[in-house]
Amino acid sequence: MQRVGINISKIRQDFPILKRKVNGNKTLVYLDNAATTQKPLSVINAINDYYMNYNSNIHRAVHQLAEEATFEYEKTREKVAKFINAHSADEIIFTRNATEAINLVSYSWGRTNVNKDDRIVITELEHHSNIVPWQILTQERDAELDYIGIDNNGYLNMEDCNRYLQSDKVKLLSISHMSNVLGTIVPINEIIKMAHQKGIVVLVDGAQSVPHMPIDVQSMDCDFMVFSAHKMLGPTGVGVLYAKKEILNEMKPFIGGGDMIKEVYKHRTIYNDLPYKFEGGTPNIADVIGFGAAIDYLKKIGMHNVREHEIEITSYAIKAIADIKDIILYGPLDTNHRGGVIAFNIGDIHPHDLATIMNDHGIAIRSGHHCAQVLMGRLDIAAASRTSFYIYNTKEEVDKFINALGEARRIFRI
Ligand code: 7TS
Repeated sequence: MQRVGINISKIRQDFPILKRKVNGNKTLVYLDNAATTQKPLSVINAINDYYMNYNSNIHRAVHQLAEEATFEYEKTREKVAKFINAHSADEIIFTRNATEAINLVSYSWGRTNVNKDDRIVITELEHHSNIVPWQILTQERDAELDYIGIDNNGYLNMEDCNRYLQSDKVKLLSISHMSNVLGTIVPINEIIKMAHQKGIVVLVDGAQSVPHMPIDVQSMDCDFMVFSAHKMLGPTGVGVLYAKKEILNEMKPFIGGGDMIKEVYKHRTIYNDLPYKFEGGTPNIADVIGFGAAIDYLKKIGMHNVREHEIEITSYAIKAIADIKDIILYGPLDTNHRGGVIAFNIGDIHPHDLATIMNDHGIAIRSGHHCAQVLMGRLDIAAASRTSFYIYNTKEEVDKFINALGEARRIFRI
């Protein structure tokens, strides 16, 4: 079916939902992977197994179930650390999602390090999750928020980047590795080097990159990285904050309560060691364990293969879409610089109408502002349609999508 080193038909067998019929007898074509991905049986079974066989709280009791649950939960931490090549597992903090991980940094690191007239730099590509926490922080601290712009092809404006990162006032650069709308993959290594020359701390929003390409946080040298399990075959309700240990050691806790303490007295507390200092309260044990199975699954496929497959399917789709009359494609056309996300508009068809027609054909795409209204403003549009791919998508599914686009044009007579 596909040229690359993965067997897509075999992979598809592992995802029960892909056999589903929607709208009567239409086989589901799931092209909304940037929002969330489907889950293989191994992930579903891992969660099931926990609840069926060793459901227990962790880090507390000495009974066997508690030991088994703690072991499996901590094993996922090790897997995540290896997956992104962190120096050690205690640099991995589990949160609810990427959004919470960014908020953890803004509340804990931000409120210690950002003061009046300091600057935080983000970009016009960001998801709301990487905008709003910094607005809250800079407004509270009377600090400034600057945006690196993009050019008309969806690439980051490197002159802006250079200019904004020259100021001694800049405390943090918080930047998406890959845009969830344009698919743009930014030259992250170069940008981090530029920021570090000025002593600027860098947070990388890896929500769209970690699921789709090999990531090495040590060679990237980012200070923080965040991502969500549900966008990489894992369950919802689990996110990751990676941070360099020396930075985490200096940070104050975010959520106070059980598990994040060593000793509590009437008027003071000695906090727990890393990473527990940042995981107050009972965590999402079952889903962290499910996330471990997702990482196993992705490792078995190989992240180079994931990326290669997405380049192939995205190139195929871009070529086919670009031939359609009245279509506007957003973002870079060169798949070396973009991931498997394609946002577009066609004639004056409203994206929600288009998504509804797609749904009639059993095809799930997303329409709207994609939680990126600053970017929508820059593109001078209110909304766009978006297809996004993952390891189980095929060229045949792209063909179905292209046919449905033709149908939409006929319905709207454009
Ligand atoms: N950052 C980026 C780049 C994202 O694409 C998203 C979610 C987030 C952060 C937030 O992730 P969460 O798991 O905390 O919600 N992006 C999308 C999307 O493109 N469609 O739905 C969610």
